[in-house]
Amino acid sequence: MTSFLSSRRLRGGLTGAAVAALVLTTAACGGTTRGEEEGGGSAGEASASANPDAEIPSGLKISFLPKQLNNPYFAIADGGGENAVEEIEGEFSEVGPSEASASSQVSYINTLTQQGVDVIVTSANDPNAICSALDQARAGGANVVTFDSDTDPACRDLFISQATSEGIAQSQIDLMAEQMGGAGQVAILSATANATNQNAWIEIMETYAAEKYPDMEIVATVYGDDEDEKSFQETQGLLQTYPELKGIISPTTVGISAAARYLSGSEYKGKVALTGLGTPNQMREFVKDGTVTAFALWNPEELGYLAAYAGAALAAGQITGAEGETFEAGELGEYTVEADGVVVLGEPTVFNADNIDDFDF
Ligand code: RAM
Repeated sequence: MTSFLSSRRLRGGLTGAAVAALVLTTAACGGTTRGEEEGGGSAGEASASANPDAEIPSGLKISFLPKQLNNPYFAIADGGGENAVEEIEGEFSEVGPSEASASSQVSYINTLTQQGVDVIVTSANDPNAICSALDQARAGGANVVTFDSDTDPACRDLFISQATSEGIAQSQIDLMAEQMGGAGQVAILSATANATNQNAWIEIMETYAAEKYPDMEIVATVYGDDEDEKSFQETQGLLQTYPELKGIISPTTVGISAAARYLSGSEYKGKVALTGLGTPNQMREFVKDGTVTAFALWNPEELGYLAAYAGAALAAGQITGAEGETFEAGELGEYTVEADGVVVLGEPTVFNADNIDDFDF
């Protein structure tokens, strides 16, 4: 894959992210505690001891397995991973399915295991479907890092979380409340029905909305499966089924851009609010034409970059995945492993007409 995002832009993204950063809670992601016996012989075993001074060996094979390949978000995230792998003189590869269904990643994991890669970095389409394949990969010596969307914590060494689930979910509800006045019907257009990340956010969104905005009613959650056409049609369906709908929240870059395209060419433009998680480059025209007021995202390039460095730190033995360990992630600086093997990238940015042109991803 071509490294189309320079490290210069990565630094630019870091500066830009400070422009409109949300203040988020620091609560860790949920998850069960990893059992000591479940490490499968990889560097992530709780009993292994870390050597923070260990050098990252050159030639590490680090493979990225996104939810799906034909998703611009993952092209950016994996590009960040490739930049990091170049910096540590490793061997980068990217493999993955064309659709984000629950078990579509299993055969790719099995192949990577046979190839003996040192690190698998993956965004899980389902919390459980890839667990036994990942267990085999770890038993064969691979280090497993999830990023973006986690698997069962017992099946990986680390999860690189884009931000806290609470922060991501609550900011989407707050943005929606601001845009539709806090009262009326709202629907959610999600990715796939199994997606660990979207499902975690939706659960928190529902609870938070019920507590903070009792007059906001979440009337439906529909699934566009992270496919553009299906997301477009689901948007159309929502507006037909709920003529009183005041807003749509789409916590997926594929969903929000398809929904924006539908709304911008319809009678609902500027009347039905739309927010969620999108890339600035996909959403720019819809902010400029008045379809969308504000939406959010973290920097996907930084997420992939951090995940690759975390995998290298595991493979080098600098860390084992235990709480409190620290490692250096190139230009992003030092990160600390939190409870349940979670490393949090930082805070998402809210994009609107005032700042969207400061971002190019
Ligand atoms: C989509 C994917 C991804 C999610 C983003 C916000 O591209 O579902 O997992 O993190 O949206």
